[in-house]
Amino acid sequence: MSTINADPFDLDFDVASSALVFIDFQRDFVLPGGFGEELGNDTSLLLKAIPPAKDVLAKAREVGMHVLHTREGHRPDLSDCPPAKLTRGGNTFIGTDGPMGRILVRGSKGHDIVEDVYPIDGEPIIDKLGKGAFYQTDLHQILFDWGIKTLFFGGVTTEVCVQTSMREANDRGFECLLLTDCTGATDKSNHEAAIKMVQMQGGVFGATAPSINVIRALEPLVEAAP
Ligand code: C5J
Repeated sequence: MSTINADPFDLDFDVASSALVFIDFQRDFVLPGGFGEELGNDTSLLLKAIPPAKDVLAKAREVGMHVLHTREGHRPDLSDCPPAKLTRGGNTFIGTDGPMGRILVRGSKGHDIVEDVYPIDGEPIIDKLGKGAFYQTDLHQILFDWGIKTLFFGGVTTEVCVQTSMREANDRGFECLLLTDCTGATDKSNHEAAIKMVQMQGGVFGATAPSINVIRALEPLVEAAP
């Protein structure tokens, strides 16, 4: 067992039954000119999550921790996109042409994950329709098959897909930790509020910690890695 110094409680975890889950580090959300920016988001707040996320990802790979990635997106004919979701956007909409292909459509460049945290062999990509990573996906089955008990979350955005996925995981009985600097929100106050919501009531959705605390907890496991 290892321990991460976290808020509002220190989190005990066993690396063999833990997984790092990166939510929607997709070009459409984080890169300038993508869907996220068109929606009015300051993409610099999202982009700054990538360097710490890259460091945690490298450490997780070094110690042999399970890693998964998600992408939000839809079929090219949009038959799997709820009509209500299609109308959301403001200036731009899912399925329309963006600078990186059709927005949030599977197979388009913008739908895929940025190079810095791109999945390698053995790291499943969960293609999801909604904000939560469990809704209509095989994520729970994969975690069950791997014997996972603890999930570390990073990705974008803190207050939408990351928090929705973390709430879903918490309801399913997983111990959850939010990596505060490996996630970014549409604005600073949303980011801070999302973190505060996780921590309230003694950690109603889990615990939070900066990536350095996780890296410190993983470091001693490097020698013992398979
Ligand atoms: C949003 C996400 N914000 N990945 N998606 O629509 O958070």
